[in-house]
Amino acid sequence: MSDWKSSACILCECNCGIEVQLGGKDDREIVRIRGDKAHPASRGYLCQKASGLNYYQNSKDRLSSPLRRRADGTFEAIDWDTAIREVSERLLTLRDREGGERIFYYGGGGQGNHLPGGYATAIRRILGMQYRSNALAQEKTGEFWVNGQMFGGHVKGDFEHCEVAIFLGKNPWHSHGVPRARAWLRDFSKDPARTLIVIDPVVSETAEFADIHLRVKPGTDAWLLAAMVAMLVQQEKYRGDWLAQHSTGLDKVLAAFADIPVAHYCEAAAVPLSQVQQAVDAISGAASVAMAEDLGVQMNRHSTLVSYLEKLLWVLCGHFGNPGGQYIPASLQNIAGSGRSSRKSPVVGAPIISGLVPCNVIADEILTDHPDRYRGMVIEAANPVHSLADSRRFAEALRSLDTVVVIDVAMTETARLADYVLPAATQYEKWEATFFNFEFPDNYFHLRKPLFEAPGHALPEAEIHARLAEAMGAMPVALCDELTKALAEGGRPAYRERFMRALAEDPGLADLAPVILYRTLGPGLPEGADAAAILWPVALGFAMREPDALQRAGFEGEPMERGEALFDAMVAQHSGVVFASDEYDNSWRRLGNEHRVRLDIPDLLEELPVLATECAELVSADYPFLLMAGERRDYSANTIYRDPGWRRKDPQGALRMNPEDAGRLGISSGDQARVTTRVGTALAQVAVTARMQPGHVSLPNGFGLDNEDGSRSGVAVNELTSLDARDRFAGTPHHKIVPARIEAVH
Ligand SMILES: Nc1nc2c(c(=O)[nH]1)N[C@H]1C(S)=C(S)[C@@H](COP(=O)(O)OP(=O)(O)OC[C@H]3O[C@@H](n4cnc5c(=O)[nH]c(N)nc54)[C@H](O)[C@@H]3O)O[C@H]1N2
Ligand SMILES: Nc1nc2c(c(=O)[nH]1)N[C@H]1C(S)=C(S)[C@@H](COP(=O)(O)OP(=O)(O)OC[C@H]3O[C@@H](n4cnc5c(=O)[nH]c(N)nc54)[C@H](O)[C@@H]3O)O[C@H]1N2
Ligand code: SF4
Ligand SMILES: [Mo]
Repeated sequence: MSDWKSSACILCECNCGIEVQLGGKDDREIVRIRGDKAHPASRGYLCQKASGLNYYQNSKDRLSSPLRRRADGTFEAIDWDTAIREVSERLLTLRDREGGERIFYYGGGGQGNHLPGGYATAIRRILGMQYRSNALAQEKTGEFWVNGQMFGGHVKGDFEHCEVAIFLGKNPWHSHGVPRARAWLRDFSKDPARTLIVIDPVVSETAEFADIHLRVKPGTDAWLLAAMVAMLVQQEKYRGDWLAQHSTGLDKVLAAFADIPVAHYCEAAAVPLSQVQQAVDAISGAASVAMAEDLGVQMNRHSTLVSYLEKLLWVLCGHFGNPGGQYIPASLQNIAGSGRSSRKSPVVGAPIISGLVPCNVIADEILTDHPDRYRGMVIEAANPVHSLADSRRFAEALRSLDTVVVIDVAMTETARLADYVLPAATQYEKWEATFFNFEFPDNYFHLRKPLFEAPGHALPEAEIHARLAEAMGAMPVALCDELTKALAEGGRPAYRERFMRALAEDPGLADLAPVILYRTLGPGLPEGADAAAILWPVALGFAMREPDALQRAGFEGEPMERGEALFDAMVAQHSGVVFASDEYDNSWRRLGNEHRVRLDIPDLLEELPVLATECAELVSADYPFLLMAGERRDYSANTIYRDPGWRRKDPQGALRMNPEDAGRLGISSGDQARVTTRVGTALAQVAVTARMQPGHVSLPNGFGLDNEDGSRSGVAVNELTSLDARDRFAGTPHHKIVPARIEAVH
């Protein structure tokens, strides 16, 4: 067995530090895993999911060669030169014939890998691809849009220091999203001076820790939160003095909530008025409140309106820019984008928020005779045939395209429909990192070193994109030679000077920067860290934007020198580097709108009266249940683990159901039931549990992957979800509230 080596878990945005020992044949397996105590954010913490990482590294579905589809639909192995040449030719031909904007880019990274999307920008620019998307456009874009307008940036809650913590449609016990979530929940709930509020229809593991659990009726959070904001307004519990100093638009908000019938809305949400009052008093009376919302509301009815109401709730009480409140983190690379939505998608005219086309319109923008329909797609590090609503229709859309290229480590449901499949090195065979860096006051970045050499057939995405750029004839060869020479002769200062000059002379070169840096700066980096080259402008840019936070983190000298030192530290460290040591006041500096919170979002204030007339009830005689399609559980990890063998519990991913419903339908735990929605039908094994409300059922996320022999473990939930059930503003799907029928199968 090898020595302990450090890396990180790639299964959720926390990216906890791990230490691993390698063993097995040729030391190609991860045989032991423990938490890395030296990792600044996770400090040795792991959840049980990390122990299965060898199922990812040595996946049964691992690709072993570039593949090309034959006319009969089967695949043949081809060598890399052929693959790169043919993919470049196909994409260039498609661009010349239909226009680059007809080629769509999907993905770019997941829970552990954000460098592929960075390198792919070069290819997108070379081809003139204008439209793209990824999973964020089926979860976070509504929140990004609200944050963009109210704060001009992405906002996070300071859970470490808050007096009151609120989770809205979020179950951190399983999903995390808060560092060391389980340890945090245990500690927080033991402290009598602190209050945990959970808003969830399910008695989730997180809700079991709550001091106040608002057990809302599924899909009625808009009514509940409107009532809570209205209580603040009508009982004058908002902080008028603070708001006068720090915000704009208060009058409009006060007017909009003055007449909301609080008791009536609490009833619509099925939460006792007295309990709602207790929560509102805790929020308005606390010194600090940290709040986080997640999929339970973001993939639900009125999701964008709910994001807005959620933010009004704490900001009206002044819980921003203070210890334990909300903050705007110092970001290396802003993955939330601007939240702006000035562009529209070409066929449906859906809002493009933070540069992302809503996932739910992509299939409709292909399966049409509209002249602007997409004709080709490049999909990288994502499995949209499994993860997007109405996956059968998405599969049909892929089949109808001229060219589909998939870059993945495994033969996925999506790869099976590609014309070309390009095998990537796994995240443990290359330099990799994420930009999920939201910590405060100290913020960390962790560039992971490879644990294994990549097998000959698999390449890091940086190399794949560089080869594609070269095959497309887009690489400025003479400039690359000069840059290489400058680096060899004058080191990084000379390289920097030459690079900046080239950009000044031809700003268009910025489009190609990722692959130019990879080919010229990369080879000079220590330990074969070529793929880290893209981080150099990221580090320098950060030093220019946030010189003080960087200096407090220990980086001295002129800002440019601080940036260079940060880049060196990123490459050299093993367990993460602190790049920002922040102060609470900085949130005010980063706030848009002249350093004031903008309280009024006209579109959403106009939407509010809809609640007065819309029926909070969603079920019908045909579909009397509400299905939560895609819950996070012990043994769910998106589709990163493809082998169902890692699941020690609940291998089929049970359909959870309340005892009353089960009794009425004559179903017991372990029985089969048929789940039918407007879109599809599936058989599931039932688990009866009082965690669920009557009328509410749940299936887990990430199950039902296709095995090679055609078998499956569990239900592929997106065969049950529909494309048209989506938010008016952000186009995000209503996966958590799918009207369904359940029947016993005996
Ligand atoms: N174990 C595990 N962890 C994961 C992942 C995984 O696949 N498995 N995936 C990661 C990813 S990509 C993400 S985005 C996060 C998501 O993390 P979460 O959003 O926390 O996960 P979910 O289980 O999808 O939904 C959260 C909660 O919403 C509640 N909910 C359902 N309907 C409603 C409703 O109408 N109102 C309210 N208020 N709540 C409702 C559910 O009961 C559930 O407790 O998890 C990450 N972590
Ligand atoms: N009904 C329903 N649908 C949902 C959800 C839900 O709650 N309900 N949740 C949604 C959410 S929040 C998310 S985030 C999405 C997730 O869905 P997707 O964004 O589609 O991503 P993952 O399932 O995480 O799959 C990641 C892919 O990346 C591949 N991969 C892993 N490592 C590498 C690598 O190093 N390089 C490359 N090129 N590929 C790699 C894996 O093999 C896998 O195919 O699902 C969404 N879909
Ligand atoms: S919380 Fe669990 S799944 Fe998330 S990164 Fe840490 S160990 Fe991995
Ligand atoms: Mo996600």
